[in-house]
Amino acid sequence: KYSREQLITMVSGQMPEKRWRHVEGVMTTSVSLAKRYGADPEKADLAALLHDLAKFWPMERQEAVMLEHGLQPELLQYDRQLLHAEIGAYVAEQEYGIRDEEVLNAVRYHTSGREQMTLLDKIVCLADYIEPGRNFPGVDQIRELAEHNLEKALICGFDSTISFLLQQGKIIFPLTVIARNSLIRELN
Ligand code: DGI
Ligand code: FE
Ligand code: FE
Ligand code: FE
Repeated sequence: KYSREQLITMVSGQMPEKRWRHVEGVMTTSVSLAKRYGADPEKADLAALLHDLAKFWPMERQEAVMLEHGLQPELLQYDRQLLHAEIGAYVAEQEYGIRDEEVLNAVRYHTSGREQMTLLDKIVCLADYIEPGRNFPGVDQIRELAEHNLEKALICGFDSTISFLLQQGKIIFPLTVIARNSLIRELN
């Protein structure tokens, strides 16, 4: 079992400095959201630390890991940006010795979302949208919503991703639409 300090060294060594600063932002934001909404801050910190560990792996390596270990083959039919989340969860479990399923799932679903997201899933996914280094149209509105309504803020985050994909004429991973639908049903 690795210490937090060891995990920080292992993760930060796999990405450029700018991406590591993003991860630090997601850690800080996840811990603060965890305190606000009653999740375990230590789990939030750990999931955030691990969430983008595979983001800068060469795509050939990401595809190879997916195929070699038979990870969620359906993902290969969608945007390659989705792979790093699945691989992050796999590597965290197999190589970093993380056994906490809540943490592993928060990593696995941080990009796509899923139906009936757990509190920890929501926190890491939302923190990924609003950490201090993020700067995209609409991010301040999501930051404001995040102060009092976790689900509304995350819906707004998914809206921005889905709008972006539509504008670019890109394919949409159905799980993201399912995640958004599920969050909207939770509001009612
Ligand atoms: O890894 P990060 O850059 O921190 O953020 P992320 O893991 O949320 O990756 C988001 C990227 O994935 C973003 O550029 C949009 C892209 N993407 C492509 N297809 C989909 C998608 N994101 C979602 N949620 N759903 C998709 O279908
Ligand atoms: Fe990511
Ligand atoms: Fe995200
Ligand atoms: Fe991220």
